[in-house]
Amino acid sequence: MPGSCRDIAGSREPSTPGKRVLAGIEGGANWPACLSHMEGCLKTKRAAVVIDSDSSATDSSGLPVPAGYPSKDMKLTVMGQMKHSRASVIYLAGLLLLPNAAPGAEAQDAAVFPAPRLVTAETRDNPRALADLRKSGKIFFEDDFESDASLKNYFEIRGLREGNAKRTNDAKLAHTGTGAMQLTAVARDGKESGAGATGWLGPEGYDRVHLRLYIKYAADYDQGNLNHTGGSLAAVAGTDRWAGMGSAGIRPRGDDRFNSRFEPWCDWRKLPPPGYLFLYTYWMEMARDRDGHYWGNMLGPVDSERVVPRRGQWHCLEHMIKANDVGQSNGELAAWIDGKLYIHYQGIRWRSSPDVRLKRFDLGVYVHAAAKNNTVWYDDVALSTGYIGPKGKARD
Ligand SMILES: [Ca+2]
Repeated sequence: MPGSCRDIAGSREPSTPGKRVLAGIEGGANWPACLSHMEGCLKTKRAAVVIDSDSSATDSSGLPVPAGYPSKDMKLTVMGQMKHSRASVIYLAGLLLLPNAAPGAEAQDAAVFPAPRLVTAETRDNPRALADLRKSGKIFFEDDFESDASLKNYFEIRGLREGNAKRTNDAKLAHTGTGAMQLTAVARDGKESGAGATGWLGPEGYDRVHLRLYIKYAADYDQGNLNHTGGSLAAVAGTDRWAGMGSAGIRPRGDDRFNSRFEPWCDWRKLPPPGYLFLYTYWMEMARDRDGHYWGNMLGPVDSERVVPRRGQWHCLEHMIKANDVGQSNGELAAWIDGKLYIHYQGIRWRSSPDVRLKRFDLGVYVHAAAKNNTVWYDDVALSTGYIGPKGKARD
């Protein structure tokens, strides 16, 4: 995004306890450009973003709300004012419904669908199933971050200008070679904070993709409670590489999108940071949250097999999504840690249209209430149509 804009969808809305921003951006001095940009990105979406009307924010910044916002074809629902302490930053939060928009999460029905089947143990015991899951494919993307050309692999790098996202060139910080991607969610007085890099896999997309990456959480990484930090795969319909962004809390329709991020959760600090790894997942048959929204469902292992990554060490994480055949619930989701099968789900109806294919991936750090700097490093990222496995190890 231009300027210092960031997508804050899904973040806590501080003045309304228990609520999160359904869609929104946070903008800096160039926020009129941010708004215009977000509007352009979101034209294809049923629910879109933006704008505030937070008079206290405009007062403190001295910037007026640009003419035309909100425009006549937008319906603005202000989610609540977001307090701020720094005059140079404006917080914008709101839900904007475009004309002909589908209802938001509240208006969607709360149908209960069959839950995906956790089959990890069965798969481990079934050589044929295991071999199928670990069948190698065609690697179509690799990034070892050894030169600045790496930065061109991503159509959006959040935090690049501010230095919160950068390619480091120091063997001590890299998994291999001297280069790695360093992402920092900087301290922001308990407000949301993040950085990340997003790549586009092309307009054709794929029906099965494995994302393998190495990640190291800083030795002092401590997100507090909520974070979304890890690699994600996203499927969207069409050719808009921004499609589906800003849709936190909304259940996909089936003909639009689905996605899953392999990330940690500390279970309200019952576990040491960053918490155990699971798959934070959105799809058309996801379950509704108790608060009425459709937050990503937590598809994890059985409780006894939860793995908390050790901070200050590199871990090889891989996860894969296999789309279903339209009309069938035969989609799959799987994850490996350091080459060991960790999670395998079957029976997922990801989509209702064959146009929804895996077209995007993301490497990120995102902390909902950033009380301190939290840094992660990524290295040796690869994408394939089949199992990849740890670097340098023989594939099955
Ligand atoms: Ca490297």
